[in-house]
Parts: sequence; C-alpha cells; structure tokens
Amino acid sequence: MNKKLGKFITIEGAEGVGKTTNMAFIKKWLDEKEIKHILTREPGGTPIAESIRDLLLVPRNEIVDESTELLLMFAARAQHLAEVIIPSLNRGEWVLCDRFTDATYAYQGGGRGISSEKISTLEHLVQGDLRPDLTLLLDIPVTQGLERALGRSKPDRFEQEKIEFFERVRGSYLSRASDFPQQYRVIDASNTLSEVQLELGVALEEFLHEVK
Ligand code: Z5A
Repeated sequence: MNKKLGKFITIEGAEGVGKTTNMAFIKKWLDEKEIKHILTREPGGTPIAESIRDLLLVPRNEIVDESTELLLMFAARAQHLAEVIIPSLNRGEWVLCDRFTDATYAYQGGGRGISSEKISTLEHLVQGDLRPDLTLLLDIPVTQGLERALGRSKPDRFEQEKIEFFERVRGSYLSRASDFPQQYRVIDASNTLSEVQLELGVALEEFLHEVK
C-alpha cells in the first residue's frame, strides 16, 4: 500500500446531498486537467462487492444485525480495495469513490452506535494505512436531503430509518470533518447546483495546488 502514486478522493454526505450528481462534475474537472482516473462507489465497485451491496440495501423482513452490517461493509471494501482501488492508485490513476470508510464511521458509528474503536480495528485490518487524500463532504440539513432523495426513488433499507438516525449520521460526518481538517473539505450542498459546483471547483483546485 506504500507504493500509492495516484490520489484517492472520496465524496461523502447523508441522504440526497447530491453525491451522484456531483460525481459527474468532478469527472469533468479531472478530464479537463487530463488526470487519468477511475470512478467507483461503495459499497460496491466489483461484482462481489456489488452483490454485497444488494444484500445491504434491499429492504427485508429479517432484522439485519448491526455487526453483520458492519462486517459486510468491510468485506465489500476489502474486495474493492484489492481488485480496483489499490491497483489503480499503484498505476498512478486517481480514484474518485462515492463513499468510503468515513461513511462507516457516520452510518454504523453515528447512526447505529457502534464504537469508533471497533470500526478503527476493522479499518486497520482491511486498509492498513491507506486513507483518502481528500474527502469532499456535501453537507445539507437532514430534512432537505431526505426530500431530495425520496423525491427521486423508492427508499432503500437505510432510507427507511427515522430522521434521528440521519441527524446522528450528519453530526458524525461534521465531527470527523473537524477532527481531520487536512483530509476534509465541507461543501454547503443546500445551495443551488451551480453554487455547489463552484465551491467544489475551488476545493479541487486547492487540492491540486497542494499535491503538485
Ligand atoms: N453505507 C453505509 O451505511 N456504510 C458505509 O460504509 C457505506 C455506505 C460505504 C448506499 O449509499 C447506502 O450505503 C447509504 C449509506 C450506506 N445509505 N443510503 N441510502 P449510496 O451512496 O448509494 O446511497 P445514497 O446516499 O442514498 O446516495 P444517493 O441516493 O445516490 O444520493 P446522492 O448521490 O447524495 O444524491 P443525488 O442522487 O445526486 O441527488 C438527489 C436528488 O437531488 C436528485 O434528484 C438531484 O437532481 C437533486 N439535487 C442534487 N443536488 C441538488 C442541488 N444542489 N439542488 C437541488 N437539487 C439537487
């Protein structure tokens, strides 16, 4: 994992913040800079990890134990790292990933109440010292995000949670952003799309300047 040549950018936020919409904008920015890159997502990014994603997102009658959920997130991540993320970074490509381990701290940690120590143990086991170089956190009041997400598609298993769950998720993201200011840029996603993308563009230019 020490040979990493490319940069690892993640995009995070609670429901409906606009991650998917803005992945396309960031891709365009990378293309314009002629930076070789791949786009991927979590949970998912490989056939096995996408199958685990289905297991995790489909609403079901059986209650999913929180440790099962946590371990499945990291099982999908281990496969994704081995097959896609690490080889791409080692080839010098940048990796743009829709969610990563910060989502685990926010959803399984903040949302479900699993301790940071447990998550950190799995993080070290699965990732070693690999961490994102830049995390773009799209932040929005929970009700506004849920309105956007539910206006777009049928709720998945996570989207069926109560508002308090998403408040804890958001709080957890914001607290990680203040704990890791070198890694995080917080973007106000409640603004119009063009304002959000202006802010994203500034964050990306600053990052490029830092890593050049
Ligand atoms: N999860 C977890 O628990 N633990 C983990 O470790 C990981 C994940 C990795 C799947 O993630 C679930 O997995 C997720 C957390 C959990 N929970 N859920 N659900 P996902 O990323 O695939 O799912 P998601 O969070 O629901 O993302 P999404 O549905 O793709 O939403 P989004 O990408 O943030 O939003 P969007 O689709 O780009 O935008 C939503 C709508 O808003 C859409 O109609 C846009 O046109 C509109 N939009 C976007 N931006 C704007 C602005 N600025 N103004 C107005 N309208 C806008």
